[in-house]
Formats: sequence, structure tokens, C-alpha cells
Amino acid sequence: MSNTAPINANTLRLLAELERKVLWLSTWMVHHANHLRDKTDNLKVGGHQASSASLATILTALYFHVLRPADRVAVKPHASPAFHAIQYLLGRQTQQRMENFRGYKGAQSYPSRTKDTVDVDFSTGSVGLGVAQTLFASLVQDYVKAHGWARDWPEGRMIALLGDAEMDEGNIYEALLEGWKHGLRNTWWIIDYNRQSLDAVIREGLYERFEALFRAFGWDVVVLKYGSLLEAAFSEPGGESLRAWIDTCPNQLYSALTFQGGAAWRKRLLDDLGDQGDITRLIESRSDTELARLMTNLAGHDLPSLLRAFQAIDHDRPVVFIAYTIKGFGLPLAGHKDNHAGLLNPAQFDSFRQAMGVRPGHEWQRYEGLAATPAELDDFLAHCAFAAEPNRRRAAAPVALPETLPLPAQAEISTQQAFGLILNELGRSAEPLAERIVTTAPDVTVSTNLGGWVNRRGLFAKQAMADIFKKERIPSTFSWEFSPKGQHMELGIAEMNLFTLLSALGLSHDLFGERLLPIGTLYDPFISRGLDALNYACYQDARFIVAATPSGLALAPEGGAHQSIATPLIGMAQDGLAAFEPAYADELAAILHFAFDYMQRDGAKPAVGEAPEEQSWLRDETGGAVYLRLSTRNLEQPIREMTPHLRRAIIDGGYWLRPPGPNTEIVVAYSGVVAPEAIEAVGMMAEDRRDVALLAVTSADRLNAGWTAAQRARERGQARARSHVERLFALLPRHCGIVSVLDGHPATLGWLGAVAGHRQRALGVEHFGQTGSIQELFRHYGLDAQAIIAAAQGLQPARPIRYLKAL
Ligand SMILES: Cc1ncc(C[n+]2csc(CCOP(=O)(O)OP(=O)(O)O)c2C)c(N)n1
Ligand SMILES: [Mg+2]
Repeated sequence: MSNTAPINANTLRLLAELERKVLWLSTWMVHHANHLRDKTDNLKVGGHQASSASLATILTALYFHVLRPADRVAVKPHASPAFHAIQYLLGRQTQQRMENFRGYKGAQSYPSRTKDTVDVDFSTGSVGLGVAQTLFASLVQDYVKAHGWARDWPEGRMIALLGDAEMDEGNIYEALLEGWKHGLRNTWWIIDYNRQSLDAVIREGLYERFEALFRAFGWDVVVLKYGSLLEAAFSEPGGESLRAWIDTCPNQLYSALTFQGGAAWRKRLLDDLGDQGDITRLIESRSDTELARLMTNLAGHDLPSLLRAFQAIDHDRPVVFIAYTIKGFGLPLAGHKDNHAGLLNPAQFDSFRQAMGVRPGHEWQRYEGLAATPAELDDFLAHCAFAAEPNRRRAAAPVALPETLPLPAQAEISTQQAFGLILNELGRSAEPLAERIVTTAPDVTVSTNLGGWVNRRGLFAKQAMADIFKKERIPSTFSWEFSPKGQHMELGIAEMNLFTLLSALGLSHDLFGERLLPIGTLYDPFISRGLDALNYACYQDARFIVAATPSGLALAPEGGAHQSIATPLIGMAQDGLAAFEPAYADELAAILHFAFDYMQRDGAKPAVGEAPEEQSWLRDETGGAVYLRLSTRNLEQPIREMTPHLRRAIIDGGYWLRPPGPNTEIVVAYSGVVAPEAIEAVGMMAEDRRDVALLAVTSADRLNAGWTAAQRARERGQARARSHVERLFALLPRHCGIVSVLDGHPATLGWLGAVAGHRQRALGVEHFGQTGSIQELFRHYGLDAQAIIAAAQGLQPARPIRYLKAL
């Protein structure tokens, strides 16, 4: 793979032309967005011009020479204009979207897999996440290859272009550690070491920390500091003094001199090094412009240095390149510490335009102002390796599902246990589905009941590793054997890593053309710990199941630190994630079956003006990820047949366990593990309230989303649109009251009363829990049967409910 041959002079010439164009186009599109487009909009751009200029050379070298179609890239958020400029030059981005940068349906501020039309491999935006995503994508590529899949697809390099300030994000270090454990390969991180962050110039000597750190994690480190002009100057007489001066120059001063330009460089250098013979001559032999050019010739802006460095990599070990750059290189705001939010003003822009040789009115012309002919540039672009594969998005056929999933037969069981048993049964089966499931957990595999599945399918590692306990015949319930065929990826305790890995696994069909059905487990409260990565995964449209267990007050003796409150609301509010909270095993089996199908749906949205599926008004055609909020509380199971009707209602979000009648006075609507309390309360109220009804809510998220969608559809003229919850409530008399209850925040179900205009009392948990028994805590926080009855009495005070004890 290594190519140390000198870089062809013609290639260099054309790349230099394209580099210039990338700088021009990225600067122009930002200027256009800020100064020329609709001035009433507050589209002000911070950082894009300077950050794009910082990466323009590196991006040029990569996309037009180094990258291969199988490589996948995450570009740091603020280099989005440079990225789009490259896509534009490759003919993969339209002028219209470029013109509309940061505007409605225009090129996105931050590269986006889902909102941009060009081939963004990995979204970026929340700094640090795109970086870690490349690492996990590489592990997924290894997983796919180790399982004998994607044979006709070459291994690609997973590449992140990151800002130096991005290295402050902790998730990067969590990922590095995990990468080391899993023998990371084929990953390049290129740090845009401009020594500037958003606010200021960064600390001295950071690169040494980076270097030591990466080496500790088994990475190769390539420091790209001096460009070829500087290297040549160092070999002149006096050159070594110049190198020594640069090496000890503080970042702040270097940035300030860069901003001030040639005369300032000269003055400072002569002040510091003057009258030392050779070095003075070295400085004096250059004009101000030449001196400025020399002093800013850092390797990150030097095509020959970059190309040599990239081409020298002849192995698959992970490599970090620390590339010295200048933020805003080539622009008048280069180096200024405040340039992140800085923009070229119209006068500065005009001189920049002239320097670039671009005539007014010809700004979007691809080769305007370049010396090379359009024919040679066209030819060069058409033949660059990256362009060889026009379609970067790969696809995989859906995996066939069995008719139903195995249902645990226990009379009393928790949803967590049922989840483990269903997976265990799948692990035993020869179903094609089971082949494609990959599980992962951050050190909670056994405690979330994945142990059975892992016993059957083994842990994944590129090299087999025996379970010593098993070899030594020490009895243990769980086998812990690693092999390249294993189907569980064990992670250390870092929930950010869990969700970033799920994101990578859940994009395997798209990145590598092989469908995986990833399932991650964690304790429900720790969703918050990985929340930004979860959001990131959903934003990228990754497909996975997250089973979060245990949850809520129901893990009573564990105490308040482990009892989740807000997660049902997260489940509702998180786009791209369908949230369920089943109470019973048969519900869970139906939901899991749906989830395996839902996560494989290919995103075909209903055409404009066409109604989504009528039953629920949910846009299920598009598919998505699934969140299951499970519990360790054992519940007595209903004995019933899973009819297609019931199955459908469970998936749509709820069903009547006890239907309402024409005279219903109270509806109890519950979600999840409070089912026994709800049932008990309904029984106790039966003598004093007419037709007390009981609604099982399996997904507050989907019930609510369907309702919202149906209302919107009606407002847009589809008068007959009815959501599932509206149909459920259609027969409720006006005067009845609704008591809702769940082991989570009451707002989750607090909207039910608004569906058909009923008074409601929403019970749930608002405050941190504590240790105790389930009964004690449900009593304390007001989730037990007595609390439900008291709420019903409050809504319908006319006659006392006799079983209501004084609270
Ligand atoms: C998680 C997160 N926090 C804050 C921000 C706001 N932000 C955008 S870029 C940036 C730092 C930019 O520095 P660097 O990564 O070095 O890129 P440069 O500006 O040098 O191009 C910050 C703090 C963000 N995008 N994401
Ligand atoms: Mg920076």
C-alpha cells in the first residue's frame, strides 16, 4: 500500500489549483450567506471561514488524491464549507444548495448524513462524536469482515479530520481506550493543529501530550510540522537558528505575527535573531511577502508534505497525524485569535477575490481564475480514486424474520428476564435473524440478562481467547469465550461508547453493505450518561435496539442514584427512536418482533401529499431505532391469545385491558410495571364508580406521535384522519376522568386528557428516589392503588370510594 514515489509534478500542480479553488469556494459560500443573501435573516456564520481555510489543504490532498471509495470520513463541523466545495468540484453538490448554505434546504452548517444531499459519511456537529464514530466504524468493519461478509468490498480507512480543541472532549479518550482493547485498525485521525479553539489560542505544548497519549494507546503518531519551504530554509546556512526560534515560539505570538504579516515577521525575527550572520542573511534575502509565506508554510498547508506523509503509511495500524495549520490560512483574518466568529468584510473580500482571480458574477464557476485548463481539471477530477465509485451509500437486503418470536412460558416474570429468555431462544435457533444480531453492553451484559445469549453466541474478538475458568473446570454460569465468530461486543463502562458503537453497528448496511441488527443494553438511568451519543446515533439514522434495564423506582433497594425518572420523556422526545415500556412478556415479544422489522425499513417516506399509513398516523415507513424501557419487577402474566388486533394495538401504543362502557366514570391509564397497582385500583373502585376502564399504554411515545400527526393531517384538510389514541377514546363519555400512572415522570402520560377533553390527574415520579421496598416506594411517591383511588376520588368527588383509606 505504501507509495513513497515522488509526487508527480503535474499532479501537484493540479492539486494546488484545486486547493485554491476549495479555499475560494468555501470562503465565497460563507460570504454569500452572510453578506449577500436575505439580509433580514440572522444567518451569521461563526467560524466557518477560518476553520475551512485551516483544513482546505488537507481536505484537498485527501479527497483529490489519497481517498479510495471504501474510505469513510468525518469532517470537523466548521469545515463544512470546504467539504461542500470539494463535493461541488466533484460534481456531487449543486450550486443551488451551495448558494443556500445554512439556509432552508441548503447545504448544512455541519456535515449531515441525513440533511445534506451529498455523500456525508458521518455527521458531525457536537464536537468529538464524529471522531469517535470513525473508530467504532472501523471496529464494525472488522466485525463484518471477521464474519465472512462484505467479501467483494475492500477494507476502507475510517478517517476523522478533527480540530485540536475537539481533543478536549472526554468521549474521545473513552473511545481510544476501547479501540486499544479491540485491536483497532484502519483508522486515521488528522488533527488540524491550528492551536486555536473557538475562544482563543490554546495551551502551549499540547501536541506533546497528544503524542504521548496516542502512543500509549498503540497508535502511530506522525507530526506534520514544517512545510517543504521551511524544510528547505532550514538547510540553508542559519536555517537551524530559524528552526530553533520557531520551535520555542509561543502559540500566541506565532498567531499574532501570522495575522500581522511579513513586515512584522521581519521585525520580530531580526529583533530576536538579528546580527547573527547567516540567519540575518536568510531573513534579508526574502521580501515581506516571501517571508510571510515562508513563516506560515506549516506542513498542514503544504501539499507535498501532506501527500508524502499520507502515502508513506503502509500498514493498517491506527495513525494520528498532528498537522500544524493556521486557522484562516490564506485569508486576511489568518491567525487572529478572534477569527472564529470573524468574517471577511466586503472590502477584505474584494481584495481576496482579486487575489483569487475571480471576476464578479463568475464566483460559482468551477475553474474561474485557475491557470490550468478546464479540460485537464475535468480529466483530473474524473480520474481521482475517490470518484471511481459514484454511489457511496451501500445497501443490504432486509433479514427475514420468523413469524413470531419465542414467548417465555413463566407465570410470573419481569420484562428484563423475558428479554433475556427471548434472546436466549434466538441464540439457540438457526434463524437468519439470529445470525445478524450483534449485542453489546458497557460492562452490564450479565446484569441486563444478556448472559444466556452470550453463552450461546460467544464474544467477538479478532483473535480467539479461551475462558480460563471454563478451561480450568471452575463452575460458572457464564462462558466468556472470545472468537472472530462471536456475536457480542463487550465494552468497558462508558455509555458514550455504547451509543457510538450502536451508531456504527446501526449504519453497517449503509457503510459496508452488510445488515446488522444491533442490540445494546444498559441501566436505564445511565442513558443520560450517553445521551448526546444516542442523539447523534439517531441523527445519523442508525438502526439499533437499546434495552434499558432496570428502570425507575421499581429497582427499589438500589436507591435513588439508580432509579430513572426522566427517561420516558427522553424516549418521547428523541427523534428517530421509538420508545416502548411494556409490562408483560407477550407484549415485549410482539414489540421486539416489530423492532427487528422497523429497524430494517429503508426510509422511503410517503410521497408529498400522500397519507402515511392510516391506522396510526405514524410515519412507520421510514423506520428507526427502538428503545425498550424494561424492569426487573416480576409481574403475574395474563393468560391470553396474541391476536393480530392486540399485537397491532401494542405496537401502536396501547389497548384496553378493561374497555370503557357508555357510562364510564374513571379511566386508569398505566404504563409498565405499575400494572398490578392499576389493576388493583380498578378492582377496588368497581363498586363505587361505573364502568371503570383500564388502559395499558405500551408506548406513550407512539400514542402521542400518532395523535400529533393526525391532528396535523386534519389541519391540512384530511378530515378523516384519526390516530390510535383517538380511536381508543372515541367512546369515552365526556364526564369521565382519567388517572394516569407510571414509574417515571408524570408528564409522559399527562397529555392523555387533552385528546378528547377529559379531566386528568397524572401520577408518576418527580423527585429522586431512595432505598426501600417497591411497596414502600410506590406508597411514598404515590404510585400505589391507594394513590390511584385518591386521584380518582379527586376527579370525581360526588360519591366516596369506600376502599380509599385516609392517606
Ligand atoms: C459538544 C460541543 N460543544 C461546543 C461546541 C461549539 N464549538 C464549535 S467548534 C468549537 C471549537 C473549535 O475549535 P477546533 O475544534 O480547534 O476547530 P477550529 O475552530 O480551530 O477550526 C466549539 C467549542 C460544539 N460544536 N459541540
Ligand atoms: Mg483549532
